[in-house]
Amino acid sequence: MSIDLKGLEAALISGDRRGLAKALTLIESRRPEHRLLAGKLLSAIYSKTGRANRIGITGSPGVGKSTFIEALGKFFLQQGHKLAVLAIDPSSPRSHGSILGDKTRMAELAVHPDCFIRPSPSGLSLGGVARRTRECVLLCEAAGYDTIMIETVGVGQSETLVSSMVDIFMFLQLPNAGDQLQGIKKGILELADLVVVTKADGAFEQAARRAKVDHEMALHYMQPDPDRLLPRVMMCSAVEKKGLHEIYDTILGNLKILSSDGRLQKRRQQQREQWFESELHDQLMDSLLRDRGFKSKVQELKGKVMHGTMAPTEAAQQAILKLNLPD
Ligand SMILES: Nc1nc2c(ncn2[C@@H]2O[C@H](COP(=O)(O)OP(=O)(O)OP(=O)(O)O)[C@@H](O)[C@H]2O)c(=O)[nH]1
Ligand SMILES: [Mg+2]
Repeated sequence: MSIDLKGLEAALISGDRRGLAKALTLIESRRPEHRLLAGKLLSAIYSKTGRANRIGITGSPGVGKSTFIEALGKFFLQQGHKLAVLAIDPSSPRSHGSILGDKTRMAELAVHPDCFIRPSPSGLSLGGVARRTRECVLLCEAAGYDTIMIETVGVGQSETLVSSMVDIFMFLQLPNAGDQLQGIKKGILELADLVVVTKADGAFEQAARRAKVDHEMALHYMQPDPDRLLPRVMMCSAVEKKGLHEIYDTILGNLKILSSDGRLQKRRQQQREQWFESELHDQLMDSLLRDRGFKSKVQELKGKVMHGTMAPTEAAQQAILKLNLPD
């Protein structure tokens, strides 16, 4: 791919969808020369970023994330917002099917002129996907999207990662939470700014009310975090379009409060610090491993560690000695 960086920047900022798609492809490329160009592009557009509301949405498979994003997303569009939907899909064996499936499930969003949907690139490790997702957020903001929704399946570490890049983190739960509450990772509940009980319609409505109370109780026993608002539990039916208006108002209302008292700015500052630290770590490792001598030493040491003949601590020390760093 030959790249005219100035042209790409101009297309991106003018809001051209093809420009944005091209910029995202550049960002997702792993070739070192593309990473350099991606870095330049990000610096060029950096002053035009940061103005969107960043919303994270997570929940176990089948909880109704895609249907919810389609319904809430349409509500945002009706209020005149420009919406970008990004996905982090850590479950690689499923990633092809599920995200492609999502694009068809979010059929109405996908064709809306003010909405842009981007599945996560497959074949990257979770950390890699997250690195790119943060950059994708910046590109979407520079392209004029004022609302960014990041979706992830609640497995493994992905929800922690998503919460580290958004302003408001929503945790979707099924109406039959009663016994499920025992099983959910307490850690996720601690990250949530908003718990949404999905499918609150028809035969599930009663159960949804109970689940709401159960979650309120569980949250009540948690230590409040002074840097955030108290988490709220809401009910929603994406199918019957119930609860969307309240959720919309709560999201925007919360962000308004957090932004007027400085807590939003503080959260983002901490996120930038964290991103820089993990970026520094990853880039250091990437560049060290481009050195053949170091790479083969690391492979050799890894073999010893795996066979149990050397302790991981010593192996890491040996690898670093190979770098001949000053003391
Ligand atoms: N009754 C009812 N069913 C719903 C609602 N939202 C989603 N569903 C159904 O729940 C199932 C799962 O919905 P999805 O939106 O695909 O769930 P998901 O969380 O995106 O699932 P994965 O992508 O597989 O993790 C589908 O059969 C939906 O039709 C709702 O508001 N009410
Ligand atoms: Mg889905």
